[in-house]
Amino acid sequence: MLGERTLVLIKPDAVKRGLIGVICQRFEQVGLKIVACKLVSATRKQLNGHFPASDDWIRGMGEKTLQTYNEYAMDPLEFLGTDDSFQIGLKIKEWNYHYLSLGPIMIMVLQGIHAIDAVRKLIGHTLPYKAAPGTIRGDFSINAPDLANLVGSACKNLVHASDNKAEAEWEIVNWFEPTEILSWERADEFLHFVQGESVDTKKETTMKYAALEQTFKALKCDDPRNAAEYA
Ligand code: DAT
Ligand code: MG
Repeated sequence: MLGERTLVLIKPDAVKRGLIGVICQRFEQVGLKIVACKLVSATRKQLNGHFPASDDWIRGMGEKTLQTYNEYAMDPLEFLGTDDSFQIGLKIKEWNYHYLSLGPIMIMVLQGIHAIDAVRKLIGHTLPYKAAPGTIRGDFSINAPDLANLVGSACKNLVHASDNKAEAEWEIVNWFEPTEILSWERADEFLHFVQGESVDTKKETTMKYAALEQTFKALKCDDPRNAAEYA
């Protein structure tokens, strides 16, 4: 249960605004664990792997954009030169490639209970002006797609996070080698998630020892000095 993993990408606007620290804090403070992290300049190949190539995804993106145009009584033909959802989806995809290439991005894998849903909740609505206060997008941005589209840009929204299990799986493989993902335990993990008011002390003791054993194993792998200390 504690092993669910999700991919988070801190986008160039957030990196350039110096928001890496406050964004990571939001994840760490709820108990999510960073198990992989790196600052990269995204390559075309990595971006090709990140954005789905399926026609359905592209058309869905176009349909969402058409909804926005409808909402603001904007004429897609005037701003985008087409009202075809597939063609619009392709355009948004290309804008996203450009957006993620504006500077360094910080990519990380977060692990924890319901990591995928928990992170989506913490980042908030896709469009920052609609994102609730208290969420990352809602607290640090007010961007909206009508203006973004007008200037020929994706709606800048600071962070990306996997939306579901399948997306998390392919995104993690796209950005990280298996050896870049580390297995380690936070010091508060047992207290936070396992220890309870349990009447079933046998079960709790078993879990406690399993957790301790894992910690010792990890320490032994990390640092040979600890191996002697804890042997
Ligand atoms: P999310 O990032 O919340 O999963 P998404 O997958 O639907 O949202 O869209 C991918 C990105 O595309 C999103 O982070 C910002 C951009 N985007 C979405 N809708 C847009 C629109 N109508 N105009 C411009 N950019 C948009
Ligand atoms: Mg998405």
